[in-house]
Amino acid sequence: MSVLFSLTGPRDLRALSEEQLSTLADEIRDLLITTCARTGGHLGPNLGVVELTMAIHRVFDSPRDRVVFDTGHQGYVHKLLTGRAGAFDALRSEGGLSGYPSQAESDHDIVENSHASTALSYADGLAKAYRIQGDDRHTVAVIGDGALTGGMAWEALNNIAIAKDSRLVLVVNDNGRSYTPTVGGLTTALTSLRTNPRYEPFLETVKERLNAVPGVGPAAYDTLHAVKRAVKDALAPQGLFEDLGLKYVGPIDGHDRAALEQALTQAKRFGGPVIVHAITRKGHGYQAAEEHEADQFHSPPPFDIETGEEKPRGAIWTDHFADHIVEVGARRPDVVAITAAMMHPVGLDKFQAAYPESTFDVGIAEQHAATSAAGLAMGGLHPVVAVYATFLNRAFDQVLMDVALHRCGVTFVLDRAGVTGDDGASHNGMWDMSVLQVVPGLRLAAPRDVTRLKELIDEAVEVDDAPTVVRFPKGPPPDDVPAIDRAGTADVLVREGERDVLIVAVGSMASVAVDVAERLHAQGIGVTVVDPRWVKPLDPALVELAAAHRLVVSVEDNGRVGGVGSVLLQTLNDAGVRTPVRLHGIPQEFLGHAKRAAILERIGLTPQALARGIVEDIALADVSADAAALLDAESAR
Ligand SMILES: Cc1ncc(C[n+]2csc(CCOP(=O)(O)OP(=O)(O)O)c2C)c(N)n1
Repeated sequence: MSVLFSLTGPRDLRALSEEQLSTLADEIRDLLITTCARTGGHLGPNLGVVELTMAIHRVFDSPRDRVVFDTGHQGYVHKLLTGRAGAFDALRSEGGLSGYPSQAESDHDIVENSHASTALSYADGLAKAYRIQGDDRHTVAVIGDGALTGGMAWEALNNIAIAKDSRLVLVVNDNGRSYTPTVGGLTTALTSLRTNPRYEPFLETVKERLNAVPGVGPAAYDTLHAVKRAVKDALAPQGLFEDLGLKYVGPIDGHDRAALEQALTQAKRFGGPVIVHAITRKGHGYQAAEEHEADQFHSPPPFDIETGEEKPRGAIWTDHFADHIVEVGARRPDVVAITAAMMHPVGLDKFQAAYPESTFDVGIAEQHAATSAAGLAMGGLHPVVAVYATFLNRAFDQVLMDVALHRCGVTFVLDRAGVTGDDGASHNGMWDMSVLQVVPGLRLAAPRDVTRLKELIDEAVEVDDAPTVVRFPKGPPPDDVPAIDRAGTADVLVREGERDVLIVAVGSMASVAVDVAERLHAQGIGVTVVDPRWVKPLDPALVELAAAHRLVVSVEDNGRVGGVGSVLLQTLNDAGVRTPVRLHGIPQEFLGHAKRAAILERIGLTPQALARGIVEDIALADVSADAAALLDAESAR
């Protein structure tokens, strides 16, 4: 039996011999590679933390000691060591293991949200809670150098620095990369440690000195600390963390498990907050990942293990945006682009290649991205901020106060809007059309196909006195859905038979609505389908159309609460239109991971389910219309 599959939990790690431990590391890497080759997933980050995670679980006693992984995408090794190796083959599949830590899966998982830069704050709170209750357990936070670029991480460090009694070990997993190399002044400070030619010899010296440390305890810590100070003084004169008053141990070779264990043990004994700086290599141990230039297999789709080649896929929305924004840049030199550490995933790499001076990677700093964009706009440029829809949540106040209140012409491009599926609850882009509804002056567009994507991006970058937003989903776009007419700024896509049902279809739901219309028409129900294109503000022409139909149905891939449908309902109500309205969208729940199509099926956003619901609703609408007519007649008598 393999070492990995013989483990019943992390405590078993302590009984393993050196040889078994190194076999275990190999087995973990094999399983990571073979599984991710099939399921896709965060392979590179996990290959980089094999030794680190083993060391943490040998030194600390999870789940009594709490281990919090920032972002959580690097938590696969932790899953394997905490009793979930047997379930790993169903990684990221419906009913199988989540791609992030998950409270429902294990007591060893405490934090499961995958928005970055939060681990230090969670850990700060946990450690304070244990201290106040006289509980001597430890809290370990593992944060990457990428996540460390997020403002929250620094807010946490500022507080942790004065929480002297917190039993906190903060492991900085420094691989020099987010997806692409991490950028910024902080990174320069961290990188100076790794790139200094004296680093390797120094590591050897550190190791020798540490190996000479007899046992553990405050004296040993002092010894270690003295060694560390010497290392740091020589290599990091700015004293990045020490200037904040935080104890620092490192840099440690993050693939030398024994050295890591020594450092972690010393940090554990200290009894207050300590930073352990581990230098790791993303993709370590798998050549194809290590050599993958764009992101070292940060999160590949299924791939061929031998060649490392990703299974071919067709063009997705991102690719079309990527090409188009380069064209926009060619005719509009004032257009600049901002990414929050996701140059390739949001498709700005081509823009960067064409206009390097006009492209900014701000790190995992969506708030800064928004307000910096406001500044760029005030300075006479037109910024395009491209982020995943879910991550814009971070910057709500900045969009509201810094961009909208100041009437800045900034275009936000939201990729992965709507249901995304595999990455679970936190990655669904189902909040943007609700939270952005409340922003005065902001205009929001949801293209239904590639032609509209280009058209709406062009229209958005023309707006120079308000924020504009263009949002589109994950995956390949549908074939173009031509308009047969216009109603104000909205496109009419279908007009069949009587004016029974008006379907207001938002973005990617437009092609679904056309399918629904065919089904309804086949049953003798008259139907009109409109795509508002700009869903905020709604064009008044929609009110007139709604008044002329017997039932209005809105369909959007956004939460039902506060989304386009609910604003339409409010608008119709304000205008005194009495046509009944049915809202279809994503239920306001945290949706578990599954394929996008499976989730859409589950929540009823498929042509079949929608058509069925509308047939029932039109019957109900008839009944209530009859009842209303009776009441009117009654009150007139
Ligand atoms: C708020 C937020 N923005 C963007 C992301 C997308 N994202 C996931 S992992 C990652 C890079 C993380 O880099 P790092 O913390 O260094 O971890 P590594 O993958 O290098 O181990 C990014 C940008 C996110 N999870 N959260």
